[in-house]
Amino acid sequence: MKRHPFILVAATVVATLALAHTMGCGAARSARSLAAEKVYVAPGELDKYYAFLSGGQSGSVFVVGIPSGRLIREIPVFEPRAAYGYAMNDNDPRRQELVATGGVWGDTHHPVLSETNGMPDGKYLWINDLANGRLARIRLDYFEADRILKLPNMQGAHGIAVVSPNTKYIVVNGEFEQPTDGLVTNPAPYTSVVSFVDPDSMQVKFQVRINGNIDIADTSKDGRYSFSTIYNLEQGKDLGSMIQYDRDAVAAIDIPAAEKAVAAGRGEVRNGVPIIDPETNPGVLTLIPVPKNPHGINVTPDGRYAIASGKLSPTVTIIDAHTLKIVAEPEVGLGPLHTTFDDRGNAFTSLFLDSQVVKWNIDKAVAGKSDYIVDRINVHYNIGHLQAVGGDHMHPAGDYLLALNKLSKDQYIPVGPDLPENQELIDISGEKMKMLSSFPTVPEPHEATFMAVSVLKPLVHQTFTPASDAVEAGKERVVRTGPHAVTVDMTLIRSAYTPDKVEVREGDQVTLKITNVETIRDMIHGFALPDHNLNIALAPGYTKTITIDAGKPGVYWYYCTNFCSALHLEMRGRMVVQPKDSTVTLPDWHAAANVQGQVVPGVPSTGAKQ
Ligand code: K7E
Ligand code: CUA
Ligand code: CA
Repeated sequence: MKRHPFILVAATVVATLALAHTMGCGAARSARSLAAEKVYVAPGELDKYYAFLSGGQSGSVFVVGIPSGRLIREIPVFEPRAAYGYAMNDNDPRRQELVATGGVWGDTHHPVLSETNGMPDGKYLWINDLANGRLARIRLDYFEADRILKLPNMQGAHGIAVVSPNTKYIVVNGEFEQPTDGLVTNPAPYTSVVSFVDPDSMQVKFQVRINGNIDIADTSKDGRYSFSTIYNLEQGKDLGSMIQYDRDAVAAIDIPAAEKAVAAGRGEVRNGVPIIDPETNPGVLTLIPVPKNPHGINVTPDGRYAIASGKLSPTVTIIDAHTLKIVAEPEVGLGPLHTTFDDRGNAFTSLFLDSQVVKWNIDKAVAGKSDYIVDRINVHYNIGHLQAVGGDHMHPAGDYLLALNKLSKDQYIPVGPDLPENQELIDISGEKMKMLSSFPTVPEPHEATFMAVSVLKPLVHQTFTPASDAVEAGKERVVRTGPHAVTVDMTLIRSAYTPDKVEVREGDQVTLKITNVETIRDMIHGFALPDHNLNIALAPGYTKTITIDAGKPGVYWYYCTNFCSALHLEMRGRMVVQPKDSTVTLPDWHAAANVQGQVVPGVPSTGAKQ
C-alpha cells in the first residue's frame, strides 16, 4: 500500500506527542492509577459496601456497590416494575394499595436504615414519597417493599429519620402546610405536623404540630430529641413571604415529653392519630433560631451536636444536642445543604452554589479557631446531598464519601436535551479529599446510606418462606367458583407450569394463584400472558394472586420471562378462552362446588417436574 508522505509525517508527530505526554505526566498518571485501584473491584470480588440510594422521581431505591459504583439492584417501591413483577397488574393487591394511597409513582428522597445500638442492623430500610405523603418500608432480608403507609393529616412527606439508637420511631416531616383544622374554610395560618411512626406496626403513633413547614429531619443519638429544619417560620403561602424573616428555626421535639402528653390524652385525635399542640403542651417543642431558610440537619456521630445547613446563608449552625444552645455558626461556603461525618471529628458539608464539598473540623469551629476549614474539593456540579459511609450512624468508617450531584455538564455527552445526573465517589481517608470516580444515574439522586456487605450478606434470605396459602406441588387445580369465575392454583418449577392448560369461557374472571415451588436461590420464573397486560416474576417460594378478565376468545400462551434452564423456552402453557356460545363442555361451578378442594375432572396436569 502506497502511503501519502503527509500521513507519515502526521503519524510521527502524533507518536512524539504521545511519548512527551507519557513522560511529562508521570505524576498525574500515577494519581489516576491510584484512584483507579481504589475503585477497582475485580470480577468475582465483592464491593465493601452497598449504598442504598434514593431513586428520586424513579420512585425506587437503587443499590450500588461501593467503591465500584456498580448498580447491583433496583428495589421498586412506588412504581411498577416488570423486571421484578412488581405491582404490574391492575388486580395486584400491591398496585391497588399504591393507587389507593396516591398513585403508581413517587418522589423518593431519604433512605434510612433501622438501627440497633446506633448502627444499621440490616432489618429495614425506610424511604419517603414526598409527593403523595407516603412512607414505605423495605425488608432487607428480601430486598422488597413490604409496607406502604399513607400519612394522615399531612402533605409532602419530606425529611425522615429513625429515632436512635434502637429505632423507636420513624420521624416523618410534613413539608407542605395545611389548614390547621384540616378544612379549606379555615382562615387561620397553615400549620404542619411531624409524624412518629412505629417501625413494626407501621402505624402513626402520634403527631406534633408545628407552626411553619418542616423540612429535613434527624434525631439525637440518645432518643431524646427529633430535630427538623423549618424554612417557613413566616407561615407564608408564596415565595416572597417565605423569605421575610432573617432567621427561621430548627424545631427540637422532646420525644419523651410528647409521649407523656399523648399518654395523658392531651392529643386532639384526627383520622385516628393524636396530634399534640406544643402551645398547650409546654416543654414538647423548642424552636432554635437559625439563619433564614435552612435546609439539612445532621447530628454528629457522638451525639454532641446538631448541625443545620444555612442554604441561603454561607454558614452552618452548630447546636448543642443536649442543651439546645447554639455554640457556633461558622462560615463554610455558598449554599450549604447537608452535612456528614468521618470518624476523626470532621464534618463534610455540601455546597450547592460553590459546587464543592467542604471539610471542616468540628472542635476547632466550636472553639472559634480560625483554621477550622480543612479542605475543599470541586464536584460536578451543584451537589445536593452527600453521605460518608456510616456518617448517619454512631460509628462512621471514614473512608468513602458519595457526592450526589444535580447536574453533570461536561462529564458525559448529552442524552437528548438532558444530561445524566451524576454521582462522585471521594476518598476521605486522608487529610485531603481525593476524587476517585464518577458514575451517572437516572433522575434524581437525593440521599444515600450505606451498609457493610459483610454485615448485610448473612441477613439476606436464600428463598421466600412460603406463605400459609402457598400452592403446594401436587395440589394444583382449576376450580370454577361461580358462573363467571375460575380459580387456578398453579405451581412453577423448572421448567413447567402446572397446570399447563387452563380452559375458561369469555366473560370469566380468572383468579391465578401462582407459587414458585423452587427451593434453590435465584431460580426465578416469570409468568407473562400476552394481550392481558400481565407479567409477573416470582422468586423461589413466592406466591402471587392476580385476577384477570379472560378476554377475547382465543389461545393465549403464558410463558416464562426469566431464563431458568435449557428448557426455559419450552416453559409455557395455554389459557384457552372459549367463546360465550361455545358448545365445548367446561366443568360447571355446581359440579365444582361438590368437589371442593379437588381438581376438576378433565383438567390436564403436566408431570414434567424435575
Ligand atoms: Cu436536600 Cu429532599 Cu434531602 Cu434532596 S432534599 S437535595
Ligand atoms: Cu422458568 Cu424460564
Ligand atoms: Ca423563611
